[in-house]
Amino acid sequence: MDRLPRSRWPAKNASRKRIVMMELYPKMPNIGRFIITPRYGMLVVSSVLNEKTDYEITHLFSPYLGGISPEDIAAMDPYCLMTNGLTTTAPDNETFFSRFKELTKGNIPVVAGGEHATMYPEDAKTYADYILAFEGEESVVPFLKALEENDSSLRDSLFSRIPGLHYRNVDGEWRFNSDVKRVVNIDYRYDLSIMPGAEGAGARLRATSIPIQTSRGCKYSCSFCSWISLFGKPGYRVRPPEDIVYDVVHGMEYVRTRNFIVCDNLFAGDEDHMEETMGRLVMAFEGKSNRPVLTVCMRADQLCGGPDSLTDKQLALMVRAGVSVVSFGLESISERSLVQMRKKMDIGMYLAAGETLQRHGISYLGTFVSGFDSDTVDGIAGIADFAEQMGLFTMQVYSRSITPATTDMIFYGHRILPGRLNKYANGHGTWFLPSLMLPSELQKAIFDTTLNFHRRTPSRKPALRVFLNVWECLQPHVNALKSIERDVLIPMGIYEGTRHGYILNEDRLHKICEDPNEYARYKLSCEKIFRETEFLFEKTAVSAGNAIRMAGISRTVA
Ligand code: B12
Ligand code: SF4
Repeated sequence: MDRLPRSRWPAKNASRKRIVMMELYPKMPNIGRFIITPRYGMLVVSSVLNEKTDYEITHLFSPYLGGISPEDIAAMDPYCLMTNGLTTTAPDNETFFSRFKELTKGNIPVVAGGEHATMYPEDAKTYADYILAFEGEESVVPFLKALEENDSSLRDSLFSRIPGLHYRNVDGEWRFNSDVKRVVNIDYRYDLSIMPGAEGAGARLRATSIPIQTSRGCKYSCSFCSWISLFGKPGYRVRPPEDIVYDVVHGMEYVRTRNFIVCDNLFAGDEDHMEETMGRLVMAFEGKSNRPVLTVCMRADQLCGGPDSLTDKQLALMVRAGVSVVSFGLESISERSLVQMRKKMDIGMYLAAGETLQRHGISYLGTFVSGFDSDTVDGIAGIADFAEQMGLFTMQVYSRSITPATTDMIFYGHRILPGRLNKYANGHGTWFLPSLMLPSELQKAIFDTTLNFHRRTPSRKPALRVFLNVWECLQPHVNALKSIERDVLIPMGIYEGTRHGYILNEDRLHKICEDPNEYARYKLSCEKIFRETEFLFEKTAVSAGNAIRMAGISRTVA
């Protein structure tokens, strides 16, 4: 992908201070990286700043520009630079900001927000001057007001009142305002003209999608899910339907794509709101040949014909409005694991939901999480057959626990391999100690079943190519797991051999965790092996442009 010439980046308006919002693209391939879509979370923060403040907002999304360098941003001379990122992008952010700080001598404040900064603030502090944790759109405006304050003790006092802010006080010590204020009204709209390269991106990049949100939060709390800790508090909110329709119409016209990823945790959690939104979308595109295509996240119990299910009439309305793909978090085919996850569903419901969607002509995909205490290598292998039986068009399996601060982690945090989770490579890695197999066996089993499913029919070949690429890039991590097992876990007695393979000795693990000396030895040994692996990742990671070319996503050059 060629770079968008700097002449097409917006020029600075001399009378207004400029805030640059920047999203880098992770070097290390993951499945999500092959969908070209700016993250919704930062897009709403830019929208709020654009709508409610006098700053000049420029939102830079690396794939739209063909790359962003620290020199580019330094030359833009922003008043403040804001950045986001999942943990996948953490290494890229660190490299970027170390050069950026060198260039600007630390004179331009860097503010980090979003998932990685919220979950791993200690990590984000290595490159950010401020971290705005949790939902950022309401705290960002008072934060900027405080930043403008020249009197340092007054500024300190203003900072101390901003919920979710990590900042350094007058003595240079980090402080955190742990109180959380959930956003109630999500009533601001996109102005995509603040994103250079967004105009017509759909014509240049085949896999372009626009993120959109109709609701925020969920009504459930599955044990492994991170949504409550990310937002700081529970609560399900809906957006005004007219704003949603505006964003869809504007997004389609400006970006020239029909594809939308609906970033709701639970789509249609408020049925009346869903009906009104879908009804308005149908009206907005009445008589037009080009209609939106929406991918939404739902639970199977919304579709399986039970008491909480949507009706056929509601589903038909969703189809007319453009809902074409449902993404299910299915998580497991083991009834025991589903109970341990507090998923409140069973296999019968999954199959019934698949049948409902087939009747309505909606395609569906599923994600699974493995590594729960009854999971075995054979059980994980069975996921491919189940996915086939249910009629999924694609699927992927995650390892248990790639995120901290979930209920699961409160009880099982000691089973995370110490050393590198705050750099989980590409989101597909295993860092958890499963009960009935070694971590490397879990890692291999989740890819074996995924590759097995995608090898079965030619239509799954593009996804197969991506998964093979992701798996190839993960090899240094797989080798690190094997070294840790050989040199640490087995010799320390954390895993013991049986006739059927290795199983976890949780009592032994507890003893190690309770003994500071033994724990330090265990942690250091794992850390050392993970750190040695880090350099090897550099070799397997490919540039964003190459990854896009490999997946056949780029259509023409900007
Ligand atoms: C929708 C979604 C996606 C969509 C993204 C669509 C899009 N363009 O936005 C798709 C399907 C593409 C996707 C892909 C992936 N995802 Co995802 N995804 C989600 C999901 C379900 C919702 C995210 C969302 O939009 N939330 C709504 C917004 C409003 O919340 P938010 O993003 O947190 O943003 C708010 C605050 O964080 C803050 N904020 C955000 N950015 C900024 C920036 C600044 C400067 C400030 C001040 C504040 C701020 O303010 C925002 C507004 O309130 C979350 C799960 C969840 N419960 O949140 C996982 C989640 C974010 N995904 C996750 C993962 C791992 C991935 C993948 C790596 C999976 C994979 N292996 O491929 C890929 C990565 C893609 C990539 N480019 O690297 C993890 C991230 C964990 C982490 N520590 O990094 C999550 C948390 C799920 C989990 N396992 O717990 N994902
Ligand atoms: S996994 Fe899905 S249903 Fe469960 S709490 Fe998370 S968003 Fe809600």
